[in-house]
Amino acid sequence: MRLFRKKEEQRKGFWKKVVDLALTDVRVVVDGMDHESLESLEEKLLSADFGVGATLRLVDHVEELTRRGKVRDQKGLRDGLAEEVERLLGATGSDELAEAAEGPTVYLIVGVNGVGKTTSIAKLAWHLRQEGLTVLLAAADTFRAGATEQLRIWADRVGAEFVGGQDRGDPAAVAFDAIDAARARGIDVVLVDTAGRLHTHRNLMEELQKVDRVIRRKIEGGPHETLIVLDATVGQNAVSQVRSFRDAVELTGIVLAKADSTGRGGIVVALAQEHGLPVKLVGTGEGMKDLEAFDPRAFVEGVFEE
Ligand SMILES: Nc1nc2c(ncn2[C@@H]2O[C@H](COP(=O)(O)OP(=O)(O)O)[C@@H](O)[C@H]2O)c(=O)[nH]1
Ligand SMILES: [Mg+2]
Repeated sequence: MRLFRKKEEQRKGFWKKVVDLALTDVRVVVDGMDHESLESLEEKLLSADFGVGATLRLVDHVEELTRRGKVRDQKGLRDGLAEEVERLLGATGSDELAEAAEGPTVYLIVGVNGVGKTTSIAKLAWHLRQEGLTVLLAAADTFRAGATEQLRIWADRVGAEFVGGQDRGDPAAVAFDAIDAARARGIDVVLVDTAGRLHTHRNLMEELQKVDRVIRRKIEGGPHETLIVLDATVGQNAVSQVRSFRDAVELTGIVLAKADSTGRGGIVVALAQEHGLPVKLVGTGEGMKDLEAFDPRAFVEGVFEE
């Protein structure tokens, strides 16, 4: 499923602003990068949240290019970095959202507390509605007081159907009822909101696995996407959040929320290096419309083009 067709996708200006790399500060001597400038590049990449793994890989790449006489100026440096980042992002797979062959398409949305799960669901629902699809929001966050109500309000606002349960009720039962309701009403897409949890919450992680199992049993190929929502402002923490959720459920992609609130978008590259999972959607604000498809090309151009 390809959303946002009518919208201009991920302007490169956005990433230019977000990954504040200031590569111009990295001195490139006439005959290539010297030791000092490589170190300075390393620092810049780390401070823009590229993470240790991707940073070492990029610096190695630049060093190698330099040895082969291919980095002679700023442009050579930028092109060299762009090429390797594009390779890294390209290896993560498609940013398209999967669709069910038949019956409702079901997406399970996971992540720790406060990262932007519920808001991202509302935005996604709004965009799906814009495409003329019918949507049902399932409030399987029965853990946090008020979470069900928050999602119900969003459902009304975006024109989606809603299924909720009792506070402290069984979230798997909500998912079960939601799929039944979606089938009965001929709904196109079901978005399942879940409680924020940490890997230290063993019960909640087991509960999440139960929600996942119920969806698997009830619908062929479901959940068609299991998206982890990450807060772009938490830096390398996001990388470890993916790690802990991966142990519990089969993640298919990332929603990077709050990308507008950080100047350090290198996290996109860190995630690709460490997990090879595609960023599928990017949150760019608190409003309903503030969600975009992630476009690796625009990212690379925004970050590395002068
Ligand atoms: N600036 C900005 N704020 C966001 C974005 N997504 C979510 N938020 C805010 O983050 C806070 C937590 O969001 P919520 O959806 O309730 O998180 P949840 O606990 O994971 O469900 C709210 O104040 C949202 O408005 C985003 O893309 N940009
Ligand atoms: Mg929530």
